[in-house]
Amino acid sequence: MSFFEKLNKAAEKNHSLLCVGLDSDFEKIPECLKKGKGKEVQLSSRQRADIILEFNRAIIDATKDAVCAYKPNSAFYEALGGRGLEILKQTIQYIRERAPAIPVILDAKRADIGSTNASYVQFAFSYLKTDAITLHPYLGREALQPFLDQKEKGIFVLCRTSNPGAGEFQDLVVEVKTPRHSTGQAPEELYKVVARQVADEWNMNGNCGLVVGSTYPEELKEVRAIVGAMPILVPGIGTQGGDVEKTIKAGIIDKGNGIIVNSSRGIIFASSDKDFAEAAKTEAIKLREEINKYR
Ligand code: OMP
Repeated sequence: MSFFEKLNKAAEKNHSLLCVGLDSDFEKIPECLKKGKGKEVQLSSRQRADIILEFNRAIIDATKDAVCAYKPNSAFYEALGGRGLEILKQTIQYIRERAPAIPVILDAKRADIGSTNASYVQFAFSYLKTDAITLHPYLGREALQPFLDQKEKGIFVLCRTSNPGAGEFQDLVVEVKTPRHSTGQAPEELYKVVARQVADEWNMNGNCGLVVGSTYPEELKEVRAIVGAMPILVPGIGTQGGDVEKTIKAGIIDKGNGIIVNSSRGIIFASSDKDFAEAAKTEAIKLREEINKYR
């Protein structure tokens, strides 16, 4: 089954467009999980990683019936070195065991020259066994081909990111000219060029999606108009202040899906107390219902 088939099934089963981001920053892990394991300053990377794994398992158990996907962000695991990578793999394995219907998007924002990408492909899909990955488009299609060739995997390309400074490059108005001819497209912002290229040129295997931040609903609407029904991953709800109603109305397609709405800190760190897993579940259900209200 392809990533997008799996995603749609999970969304239907849990009646949810919510993706929970496993941005498991050790500093924010509830104290109750750290107690009895030594003074925080003295904890080794290995001990920190083990605590994060315990946290992730509790979050997964609590939220698995309210989500359509999980999105671990590689940075928080890489920060812990070798054991960090192991617990990233174990977290994905745990999702397979406890919630096999829920796909996993590795948020790694990778991309390099083609030969190097072949190794990133191995890391993401053979070692970690993730279902999808986030990439940036800067090196172009030719370089990203090793990812695009993964027919059964989801390839999410950054288009208009959620951060305040996203426009520095992404809003530059550009005219596309290949070495031999102009495409005939009027000059437009770079993020629209990315959306158009991915939809028209890169998506030959039907495995591409885009990333557009919920903090920019107007841009999300414009991207939706360019790419038709292509799936869009929308982070920025919750801590970054994205508006749920505006996001859903701008990004949804006729069938009431087509977007994957991510929230990380707003869900997984809903409480810093012993009830952290229960609080994450409550927040996940609340956000799922709010999203569904506008579908
Ligand atoms: P919260 O702000 O805690 O919900 O986390 C958002 C997550 O989405 C983080 O892992 C970010 O790296 C990721 N993200 C963005 O916040 N903005 C983007 O434009 C793109 C991403 C992403 O690719 O997921």
